[in-house]
Amino acid sequence: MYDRQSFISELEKRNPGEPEFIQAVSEVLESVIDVVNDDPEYLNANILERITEPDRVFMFKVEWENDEGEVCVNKGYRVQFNNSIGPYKGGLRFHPSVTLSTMKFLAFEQIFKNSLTTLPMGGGKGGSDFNAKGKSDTEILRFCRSFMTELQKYIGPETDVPAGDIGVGSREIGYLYGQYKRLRDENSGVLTGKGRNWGGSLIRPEATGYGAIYFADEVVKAQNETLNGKTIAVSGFGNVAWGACIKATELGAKVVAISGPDGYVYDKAGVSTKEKWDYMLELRASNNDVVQPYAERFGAEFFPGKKPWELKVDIACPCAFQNELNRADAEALIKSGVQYVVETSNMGCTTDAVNLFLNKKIPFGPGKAVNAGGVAVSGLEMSQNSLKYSWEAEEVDAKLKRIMKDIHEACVTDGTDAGGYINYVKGANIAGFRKVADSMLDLGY
Ligand code: 2IT
Repeated sequence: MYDRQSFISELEKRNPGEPEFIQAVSEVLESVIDVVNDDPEYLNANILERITEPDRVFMFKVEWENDEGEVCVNKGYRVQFNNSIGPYKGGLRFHPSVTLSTMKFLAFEQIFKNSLTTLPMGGGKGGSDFNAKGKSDTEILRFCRSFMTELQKYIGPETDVPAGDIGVGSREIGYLYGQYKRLRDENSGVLTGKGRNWGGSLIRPEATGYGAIYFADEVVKAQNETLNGKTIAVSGFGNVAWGACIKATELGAKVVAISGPDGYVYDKAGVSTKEKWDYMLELRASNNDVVQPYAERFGAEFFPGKKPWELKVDIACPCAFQNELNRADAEALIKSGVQYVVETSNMGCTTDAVNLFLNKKIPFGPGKAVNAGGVAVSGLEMSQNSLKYSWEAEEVDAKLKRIMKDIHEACVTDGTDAGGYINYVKGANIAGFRKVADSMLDLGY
């Protein structure tokens, strides 16, 4: 039998100085411990020790030259956590906050998220502490070339397929894919999130944000409501926030806030026109990492240094960063009557914030379910690459919608408590875990 506390103490001993990784494991453990303790097969197989240990971790040096001709050094990572149900799959994050702990938490989350998509993908993650802010296009090109020169040793279309994440968009994927092709001379779709002209899938740029709102739509429907007329506070202003704003508007909701590291914008009229969405992309591409110019451009209000969780909205939708919504933010949202929380960033809420929402019986969709649409369409990009074919946007979008509906259904099946409250955290963790754990049993050790 597993004991929660002693398992986590052992885990901390084996993985010192990795708070994000411990947090991610603790949250999954909380949901699955009873399932494991009730199953002699899981217990006999030491499944929890095995599923919390990555298959392998690569850490490497990335040397590159800046525009002043100086040689710079960054850390590079690829964590291959679990490939029981398919090749390692997960994004690359370029951000100064990247450490081994963040890479391991993200790779661990990815295992269960990918399992939920119903597609055959294992869990992995990678990245670098490279800070893109203020870098020129040629600096980014040189960094990507150098990063891929090392990374290409560890990845492959049947073994490990990276994609983008924070700091890695279509431009970076292009430079990375170009270098892979230069070195390996193959067009095998080793990355996803590729450009349309060279093997990418339609709807991949939109997929994470669209998927999140499809999931939100299912969550409100389960309460006999619709998104129509609901107000939403979104954090972030990158690719995920962009897709969420578009789909929320299409479904009749109004996104009244977006944010950046510099503060948040309150746009009473709604982030609801093509001009505004295009401007978000422009702002993101400028590499300055500030959202304030949006407020100036569209006559919206800007609140420097603040988070949008102080607003009164029906739905909170964190789309930016891990632990961006803490207990005090959760208290403020609850006080002003928030009805739903749709966590779209990976581990966007602190553990105490999540527990507060669950205790108050507020429907709370966890990141690994809500944001799974991104990697799901990456999986569909892999399918299209294998077929040497490409599907119409409508076909990909319909598959994405179906997948998000199925993920919601899985959460309801495994997460509904005796009183009828749907604990999406528990549901997502149990459903994601079971498929991987059962596969591990089937495959032996
Ligand atoms: O966190 C994520 O799921 C991603 N960054 C997307 C991963 C992918 O392989 O598309």
